[in-house]
Amino acid sequence: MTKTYQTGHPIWCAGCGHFGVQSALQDALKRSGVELHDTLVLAGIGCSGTVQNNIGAYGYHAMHGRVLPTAIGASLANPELTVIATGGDGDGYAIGGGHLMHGLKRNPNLLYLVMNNGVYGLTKGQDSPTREVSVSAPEEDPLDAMLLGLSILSTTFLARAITTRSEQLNELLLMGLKHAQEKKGMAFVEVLSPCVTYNDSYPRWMNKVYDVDADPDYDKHDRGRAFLDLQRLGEQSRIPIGLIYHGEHATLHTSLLSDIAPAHSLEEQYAESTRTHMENVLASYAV
Ligand SMILES: Cc1ncc(C[n+]2csc(CCOP(=O)(O)OP(=O)(O)O)c2C)c(N)n1
Ligand code: SF4
Repeated sequence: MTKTYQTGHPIWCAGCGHFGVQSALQDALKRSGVELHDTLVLAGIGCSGTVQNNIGAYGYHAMHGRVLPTAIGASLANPELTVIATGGDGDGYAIGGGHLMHGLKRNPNLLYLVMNNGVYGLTKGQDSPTREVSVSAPEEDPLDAMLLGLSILSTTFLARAITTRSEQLNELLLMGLKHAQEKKGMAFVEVLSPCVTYNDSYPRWMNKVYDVDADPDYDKHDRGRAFLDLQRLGEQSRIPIGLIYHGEHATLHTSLLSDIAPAHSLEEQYAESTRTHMENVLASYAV
């Protein structure tokens, strides 16, 4: 299928940051050595979400805000699949915000890649939770999803990149992909990916980013210090990029699938438990 399937073409405005994210994802997939037929790219609804049409792996366009639970389900059903969930900041942090918290908390083996442009691009530029100068609510501060990730103690890989620094973006995506493939948990990578049509943040963001990878005093293994550093940088109107946090924690897969006996294949186990469950549900309706 992956040999005959014709991939789609980007539908983005000229200059949209999502082009850079797509090419970095393709680069990371190639360098990781994973076959496209062993890869599933899921996406939420938004300009960002159309990226899954263009990769040539298995794809799934989830309901708006529902990409993470769908991706987690796919990864649990087939733990050997390389699962990549993608989407915009509107999709992931607004309507999908609850799923983000639970995804980070459960630490499933997948890569979650969010394209942050501060707006809902597809629906013509309404404010998203990360909009810095909100048109509708100027008194509100933007959400920092890396600080949110640091505050959830089971997170294992948090990173932020910007499309204008492609080398770092490519490296962080490759590291995130490997983290998921090596079954170390959820790699959450946010990419600053400007929407040139409704919120051209290129000039602002290029001046504001602060690369923690280049700071010898920054400790990506120290959650508490990282939190304080990010808070301080935020107060100075800087946007931290780089590998924000790297740690270890039990994954959803180890806690949920470890008691499944290897005597049967996963398919058999699931088929059996699903059949029993369905029989019980049907029996409960019997009069
Ligand atoms: C349940 C539901 N609510 C609202 C919408 C309308 N809608 C489509 S895309 C979108 C936001 C897209 O913004 P974002 O996720 O940031 O992606 P971008 O387009 O900026 O890449 C919204 C609100 C929808 N499709 N489904
Ligand atoms: S509207 Fe914005 S996010 Fe959507 S394709 Fe155009 S530049 Fe990109």
